[in-house]
Amino acid sequence: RLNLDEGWVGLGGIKDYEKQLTKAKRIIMVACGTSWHAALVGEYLFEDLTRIPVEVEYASEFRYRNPIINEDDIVIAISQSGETADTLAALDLAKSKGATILGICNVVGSSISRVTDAGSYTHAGPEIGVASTKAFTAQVTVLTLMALTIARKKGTIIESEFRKIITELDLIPNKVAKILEKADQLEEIAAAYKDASNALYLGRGNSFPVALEGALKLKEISYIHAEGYPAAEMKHGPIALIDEEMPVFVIATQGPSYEKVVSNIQEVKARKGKIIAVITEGDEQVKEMADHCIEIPDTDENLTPLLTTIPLQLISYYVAVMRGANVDQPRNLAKSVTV
Ligand code: F1P
Repeated sequence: RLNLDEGWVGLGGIKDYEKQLTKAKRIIMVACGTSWHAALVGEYLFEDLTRIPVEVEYASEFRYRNPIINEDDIVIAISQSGETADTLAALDLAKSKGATILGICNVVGSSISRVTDAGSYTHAGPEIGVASTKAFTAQVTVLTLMALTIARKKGTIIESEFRKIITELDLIPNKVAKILEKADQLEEIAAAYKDASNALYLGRGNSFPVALEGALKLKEISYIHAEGYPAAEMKHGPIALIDEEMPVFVIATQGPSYEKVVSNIQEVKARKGKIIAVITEGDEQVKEMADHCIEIPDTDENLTPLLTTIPLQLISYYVAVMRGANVDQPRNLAKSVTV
C-alpha cells in the first residue's frame, strides 16, 4: 500500500533532490535496451504530469557525441544491472559537465548506483534470464512515482487526479495477476505465429514504447525479426511490408488515441495482415476486426504500459520455448553489457 502523503515514498535518496527536480528546466534520461524503453514511458509521464521537458537518449550514442549538458540539467540513468558500460560512460560525461545525476537501478551497490548523486532501487529481485522483463515494469513504476510526486509538489496535477492515479496504482498487482491467468490464451497465440519470419508492433502515445519493448523481447529471445513503430508512422514505410504472412501486434487500449489506432488496424486488415490486439476488457469494436484479442483490465491511461507489456513478454516467452530457444540465455547476449 502506498502512502504518498509523506511524499517521495519508495524513491530512496531521490527525495533529497526535491528542489532540483521541481525546478528542473530539463531532464535527460539515458539508458540502453529495455531500460531505454522504460525511459521513453517516463518521458510521456514526466512531460504530461510535470510539464518538465524530457530528452531520452540511448547511452550508447550519447556518450560518443558532444551533447549539450548544462549544470542545471538532471540526468537520470536507468539500468537493471547497474553495470552497463555505455550508461556508465554517459553518466561520467554528464557528471564532468556539472549535471546532477540520478539513478534507477535494480542491483544494490552496482557501479551506476555508486557513481550517481542519488537514486532509487527498483528491488524487482534478481532477473534470472538475460532479457529484462520485470525490471521494465519496476522501472516504469519508479518513474510513475517520481512524476506524480514532482507534479504534486509543483502543482501541475490537481489533488483529485493525483489520488485517482495513486489509487489505481495500488490495484496494478491484482490486474497483472488477472493477465497472468490468460497464459493459455497467450500460448495459443504464440503457437499460431511461432513460425513467422517477421513481426510488427504498433502503439501510439505511451503505448509506443510498449510496442518497442514487445518487438525487442521477440527479437532477443526467439530470434524472430521484429520492429516496433509508432502506429502513425506505419504509413511512412512499414506498411509496405504488410501481407498475409505478417503478424501485427497492436496496443489498442481505450484512451485518447483509441480511434486512430482502430484506423491503423483497418489499414493492416485491408492488406491482409494478421492482427493481434491488446485491448481494454469488453472492447467489442476491435474484437470484430482482430484475429486475436488479449483483454486487459481497464486502468488509468498513464498506467497502461504496466499492464500491456506483460502479455507481449509472455507471448515472446512461449514463442521462444516452442522454437527450442534458450529463454534464459539467448545467444550473443550478456546480462551486463560491460564493454
Ligand atoms: C540493458 C540491456 C537489457 C537487455 C540485455 C542487454 O541492461 O540492453 O535491456 O535486456 O540484458 O542489456 P541494463 O542497463 O538495464 O542492465
